[in-house]
Amino acid sequence: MNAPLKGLAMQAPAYVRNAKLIAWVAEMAALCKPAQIHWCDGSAEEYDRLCQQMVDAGTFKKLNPAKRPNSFLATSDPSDVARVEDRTYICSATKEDAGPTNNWMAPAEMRATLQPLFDGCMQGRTMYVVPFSMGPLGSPIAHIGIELSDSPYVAVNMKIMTRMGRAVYDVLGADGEFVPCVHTVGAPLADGQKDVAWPCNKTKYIVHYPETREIWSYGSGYGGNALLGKKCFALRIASKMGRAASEGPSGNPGWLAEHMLILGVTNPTGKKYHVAAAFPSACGKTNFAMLIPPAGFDGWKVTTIGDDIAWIKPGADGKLHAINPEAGYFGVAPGTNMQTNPNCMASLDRDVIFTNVALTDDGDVWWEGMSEAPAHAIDWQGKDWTPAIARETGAKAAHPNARFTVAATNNPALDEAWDDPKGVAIDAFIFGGRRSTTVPLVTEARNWVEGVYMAATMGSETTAAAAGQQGVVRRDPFAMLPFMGYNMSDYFQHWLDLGKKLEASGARLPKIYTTNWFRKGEDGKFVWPGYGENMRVLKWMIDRIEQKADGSEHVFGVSPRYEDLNWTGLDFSAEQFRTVTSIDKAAWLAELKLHAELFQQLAHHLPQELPATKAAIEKRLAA
Ligand code: SAT
Ligand code: MN
Repeated sequence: MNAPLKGLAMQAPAYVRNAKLIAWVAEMAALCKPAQIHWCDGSAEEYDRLCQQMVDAGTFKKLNPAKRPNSFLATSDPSDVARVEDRTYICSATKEDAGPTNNWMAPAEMRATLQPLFDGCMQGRTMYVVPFSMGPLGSPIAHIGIELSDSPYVAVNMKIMTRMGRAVYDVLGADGEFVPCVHTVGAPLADGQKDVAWPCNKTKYIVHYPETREIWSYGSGYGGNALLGKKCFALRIASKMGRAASEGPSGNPGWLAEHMLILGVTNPTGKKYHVAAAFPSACGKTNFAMLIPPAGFDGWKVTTIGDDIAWIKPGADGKLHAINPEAGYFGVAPGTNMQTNPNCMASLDRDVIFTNVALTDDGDVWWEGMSEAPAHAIDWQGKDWTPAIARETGAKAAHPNARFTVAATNNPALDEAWDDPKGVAIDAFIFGGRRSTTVPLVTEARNWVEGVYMAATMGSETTAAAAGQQGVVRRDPFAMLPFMGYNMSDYFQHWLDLGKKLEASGARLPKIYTTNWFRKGEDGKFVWPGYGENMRVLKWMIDRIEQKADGSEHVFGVSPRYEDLNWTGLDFSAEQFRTVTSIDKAAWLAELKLHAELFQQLAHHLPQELPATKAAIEKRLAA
């Protein structure tokens, strides 16, 4: 073991005892040819050292410690600002296994494509070996990954976003399993070549091999493209792992890896419930997870377990137990302010890495929608920005997908069980799209199959979280469209089967809701106030679980009437309520045509329950 590579000190620290890991690092180092290898231990000293190194290199600006202690700003290359869905591949053995919603290439062909790109890709750079646990260390729901990256930005972000460091090796032991993740910015440095502040490559590949559970990422240093524990592992690879666990004769129901926030909600009697909610990227998951109940909701409390991803496994008690596999938030900055999310603003007081926001003249940060605009700032592209320039040219101070990276422990509303290895038992699921028309504020499914139908047919207007066109409605089943690691129809089947198995074991399944905070009026403005006011909808859901709230049944579920919600402290008329809840027959006939198109696209392995549910809705609509 520890065979030294030619000219490269490869020596793993003594506490790394996993032979497979050591051999793999050696193999990858031989391929990528870094100048050196750094085995991250996850210590505070290491974090500080790497941050300082990036300040010296021009990648980070240290923010004014009087305003924003221990915080940094990174600005990326303008070509590297979001996930690249068209460069993301699921390379399963067969194309059917990736399904029609994923880019696919045969594994051998992809390996042959990547080989020359990775050959020497880390020349002149350090290869960081980043050990991380997705989920509380040693939790039966958690899994381990090791990311090799030539980006110190990735190493420090992974320290915040995951349980990263030396303790991971104790859990891994000598022969534990890990998901190998290789990442390069794809910008080797020739001898003496000067580095740039944000190295990346025009060519990008975000590649998953689900059968062998490997992740290979080339050319981007940004977000989900580069922090491989997040979308790549915790959603794409983990979704596949969860379903694989259900295959075979054991009757094991398997588990779920979902694009969901997890929150705790305590009612005035002190009873606590847990809700997991799926919204597409940049549709307010962080805001909902940190919601502060408005005036009129005395005694209600919302606490955060997670803001983006949930891993959910059936427990011995027949309930679904969820953990947040992450340890930090990589949230959208623009639009975040003291009104929309005070808990988030408090989380950002210190110890933050900001990416692509603006730098103010006093060494602090600013973004659109944060507060009154400063008279002058340096925008995310390093240019002068003033409100007058913005008016003239439309220039944004912060990129619309600008982000903050901050530890969960900075959140004043953090749930006491957020790090509990057992997870929390889920009482309700919410699926919410961003739709300016058609879909009502909230609907309760009458049963599991109806809920799966709602989730499967969810549509949403696209946002800046993905590179590409914004504001077009696309079907985004379960808010998982960009994050599915296998065939979408098989995934629907997995949800249906899981429900059936749990029900057969006598468990009470979580209720399923669909929400839409984004209906617009004739003036093109949002009608529903959203943010903290979403508590009104959340309370109705909890009251429904307790069988204390009414609603009215319609063609595809149950929605509250005006009188079923608590309106204390909010001026919202019955007419406004009608605007956000009305079900327009013509719009729904058109909507169902889109569901039919989706089902046609997903015809291979589509569970028959879904077209059957659609037929039942159509029949009720016609009646
Ligand atoms: O994938 S990212 O982590 O960059 C953000 C998102 O799209 O949710
Ligand atoms: Mn997300």
